[in-house]
Amino acid sequence: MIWDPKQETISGEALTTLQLSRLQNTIASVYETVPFYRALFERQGLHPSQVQSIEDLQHFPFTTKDALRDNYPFGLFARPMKDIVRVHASSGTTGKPIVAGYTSNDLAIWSELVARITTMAGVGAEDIAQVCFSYGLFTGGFGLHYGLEKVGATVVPASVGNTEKQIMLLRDFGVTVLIATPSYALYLAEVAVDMGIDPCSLPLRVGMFGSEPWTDQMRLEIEARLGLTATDNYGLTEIIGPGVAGECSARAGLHINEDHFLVEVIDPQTGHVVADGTEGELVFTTLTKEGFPVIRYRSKDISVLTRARCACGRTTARMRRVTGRTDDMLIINGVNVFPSQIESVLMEIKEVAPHYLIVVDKKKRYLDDLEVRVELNRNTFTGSFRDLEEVERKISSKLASVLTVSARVKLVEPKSLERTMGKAKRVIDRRT
Ligand code: DLL
Repeated sequence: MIWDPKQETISGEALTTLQLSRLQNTIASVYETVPFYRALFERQGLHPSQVQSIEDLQHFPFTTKDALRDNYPFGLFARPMKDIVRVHASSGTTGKPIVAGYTSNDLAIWSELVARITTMAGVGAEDIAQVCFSYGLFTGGFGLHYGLEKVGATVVPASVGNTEKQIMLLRDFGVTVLIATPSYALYLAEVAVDMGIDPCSLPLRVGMFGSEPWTDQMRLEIEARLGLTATDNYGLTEIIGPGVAGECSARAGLHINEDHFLVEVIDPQTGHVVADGTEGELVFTTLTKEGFPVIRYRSKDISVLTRARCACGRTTARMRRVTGRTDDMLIINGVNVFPSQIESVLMEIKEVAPHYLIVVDKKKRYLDDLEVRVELNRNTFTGSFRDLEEVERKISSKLASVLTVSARVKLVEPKSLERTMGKAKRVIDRRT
């Protein structure tokens, strides 16, 4: 089923016309109402009247996280505070958060967009959905909540924490849909086992996971442990929160709600727009946001776009799942290493569990030292101390061939690495 067939199966030509008129309105609106954008455009000799085609957007400057932080908290809002009915903020751990403001119209659109991705995931009025995202400044809880209500699902706003109780609710309420980060889904499975409950015996049918990178291998692991179909959905506070893009039943990329968000992919080094099919950084421009419109926001998320026809009938562009960010790339002795590459290797080793931590440090003052700590899987590892060394060696050599740098592997006790309720922390870089 498609939530909004008119918009989600729109023809390319109609979409371009709609996007252009919305883009012209947005650029004109920020020019008039947000001093930051007016100054930015004027510095480059740009005027809203110069937007005559979608491609003209490429002449406009990017907006970065720093610009958003510099205007903390409400400096980039395009509407007076009396029109802003809600704020959310990013979960950044350092510095000031990014604050997003929504008018009531923005909230109505937001729940529509989340209703779309919910329907894409195959979730509807028959479902009971437990939202294990925090309800607060984070966009995950409230964002998913209202979209799920919109499709008529029964929402269990469990929020985060108290994992044993979460499992009791999943079982007693007959919850069919789990909404969480992929890492929290795995943790739920682990705690269920500790409670003597087989997670696959729960009535869970679909998982709608997002908010952090996860690999295809991790998806298989979650599906096997929880006995559900795991779908991915993507979004960011700066643009709206969840509801930017989601997977349909084909699970061949995430459909972007392009009538509300204009997406470009750029080469992160040069800033030039690259063609569909080429990997790069996602850049978003909001097309209908009233409270907090954003022009050419550099997300730092790495993906690839395709406009090939999807089996589900939707015509919107799809983005490959985000497995990394330009700023999570580690440079180890000059070689680029992405945490997702390490995850992919670990997920293929049956003796270890899907819980790992990457620790980077300096050795002998100059050399970078990469250590991968990963938990042993007691169900599949029954060997001796010597066998442990053998497993470590096996993982090290696989990592070396994939990463082309050497990594020390340290097998650690099951459940000894810290679990998080929200986004998992996978990297500690002690060099900085
Ligand atoms: O994480 C919004 C969200 C909530 C999306 C719930 C999906 C579900 P932020 O806290 O602002 O917003 O973090 C945004 O998280 O730029 C990506 O780096 C990452 N991210 C979000 N979804 C995915 C995903 C929410 N499905 C940042 N896959 C983004 C990979 C994701 N990374």
